[in-house]
Amino acid sequence: MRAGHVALVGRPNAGKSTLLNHFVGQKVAIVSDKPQTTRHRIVGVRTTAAAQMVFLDTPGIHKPVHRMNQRMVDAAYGALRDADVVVWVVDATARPGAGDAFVLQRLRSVEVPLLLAINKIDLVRKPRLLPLIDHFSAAKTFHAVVPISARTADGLPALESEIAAALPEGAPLFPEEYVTDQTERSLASEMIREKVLMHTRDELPYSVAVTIDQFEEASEGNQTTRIFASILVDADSQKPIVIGRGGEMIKRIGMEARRDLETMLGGPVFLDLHVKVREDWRDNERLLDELGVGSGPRLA
Ligand SMILES: Nc1nc2c(ncn2[C@@H]2O[C@H](COP(=O)(O)OP(=O)(O)O)[C@@H](O)[C@H]2O)c(=O)[nH]1
Ligand SMILES: [Mg+2]
Repeated sequence: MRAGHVALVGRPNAGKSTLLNHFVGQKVAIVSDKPQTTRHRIVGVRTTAAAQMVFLDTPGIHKPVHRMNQRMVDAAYGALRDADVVVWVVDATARPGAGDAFVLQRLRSVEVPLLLAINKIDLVRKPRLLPLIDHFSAAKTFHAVVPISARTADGLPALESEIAAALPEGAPLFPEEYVTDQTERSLASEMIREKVLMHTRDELPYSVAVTIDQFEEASEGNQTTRIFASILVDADSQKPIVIGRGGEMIKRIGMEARRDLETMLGGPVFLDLHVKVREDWRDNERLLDELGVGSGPRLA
């Protein structure tokens, strides 16, 4: 048996979280087309007969602006330190540029096996892949280079066997049925944030956070899980955008989030959403702690 930590790193929007969800077989990380969707490290575990892969999904590596971003980038670097194998996920539809050079810089010191996953091949024609592979291979020696599509699952079995083969021999770190370190509470807040990201544009996705104020689990007498949550924005002007005309937007966010939450929890959900203005929450260390932005506890 082989077992160990596999860090998924790369630029924002490369498809790391989509890949993680595929590997663990359920949604443990939210996905959006807005960069910087993932704000903290997420553990997702895949156990097969041959190996246990403890994936570390990370925020994209980028130049930090707010304290929030510094914490996000630190979380990615922390995962690099904890990993037995590193998978660098790049977007095949994006021209390699300064962002990749920046990531590469951080990967120079990686001493464990480094794999390159060229993602989103469902969107590019085959002849475009070769120059990409050449470009990256010229800059660094990879344990393996695997073209994949995290969306269609094309190439994922090949990537999985490369990862498994690169892991150290050892006993599983988690019980076989263990899937994620994310609590229902944190999954709930992320699912709500995903719907906000889905329906808003421009600066708003970056300046939104979701707190769970109260989470009442279902019981024998009452099958409904009751969740009270707040959507934080960092300026007065953003509040009406989230609420929408006549409350139309917040209603839609609530309905879609509730549907996902019911699937996750396997029962009816009552969801109460409030929009609050918290100026500068992205630079408020205490709030960032509360929101769990950043690296979280180091792994043993
Ligand atoms: N077409 C296509 N889209 C993808 C693929 N992987 C991810 N995406 C999309 O790319 C965007 C960013 O994905 P996400 O997993 O959140 O990226 P992350 O920031 O690296 O975690 C989302 O809109 C995904 O649906 C892929 O293989 N093919
Ligand atoms: Mg992500």
